Amino acid sequence: SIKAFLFDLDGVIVDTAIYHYQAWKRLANELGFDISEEFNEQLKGVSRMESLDLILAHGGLTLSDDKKNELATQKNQWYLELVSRMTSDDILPGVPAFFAQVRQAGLLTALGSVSKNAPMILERIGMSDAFDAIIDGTKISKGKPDPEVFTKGAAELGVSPAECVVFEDAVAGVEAGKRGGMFVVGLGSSDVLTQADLVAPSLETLTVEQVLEKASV
Ligand code: G16
Ligand code: MG
Repeated sequence: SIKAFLFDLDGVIVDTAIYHYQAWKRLANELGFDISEEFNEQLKGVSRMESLDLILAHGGLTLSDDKKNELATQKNQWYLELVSRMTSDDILPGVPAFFAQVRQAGLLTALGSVSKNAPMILERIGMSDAFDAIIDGTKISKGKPDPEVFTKGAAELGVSPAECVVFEDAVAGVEAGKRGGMFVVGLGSSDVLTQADLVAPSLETLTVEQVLEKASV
């Protein structure tokens, strides 16, 4: 039976995906090219350095490790400027109500984010205490689509993968959950999140009961 819900951060709890995109776009523009929203789908859930590599390949650039570290730091500074203005008003619609149901149902919760900024963002939106376990970019060696971020979350909660449901908005994140042996709820479009076991537009349109019913067959 299902004992735990594991949540991605960006695009599930809070819409920081737009800020990552804006900061990467600014960086690409300074390097003399552009990135589209469609290209950005590939970056969601992917680590900072792997994202930079994808962007540089897209622009046809090959740079030294020193230069890449400099660019990644620059992007993070712009990103931090954007997220520093966030408050609890930035929590995505349906999240507080869904979390109330999760607690009511007695389920465990974990955050599964590859972002090194995740604890700071939780602090800003007042959700630091909302999770029983927090796995962030500082605790893992492999980003999504590797399942590490979710298998570590399950291990920290003391549950098996088959007892977990993952909530993800990214293609790489859905793949990570599936590779980890978990039931995955995709939040977004079913045309994009084709690997998910269940897809809904957002947490606002789901109830915990619906998820448990689908995941328990
Ligand atoms: C997030 C974002 C990615 C970002 C990554 C690393 O992952 O979706 O776009 O590149 O974290 O973030 P940072 O540069 O802050 O360490 P997730 O797993 O929360 O979707
Ligand atoms: Mg995400």
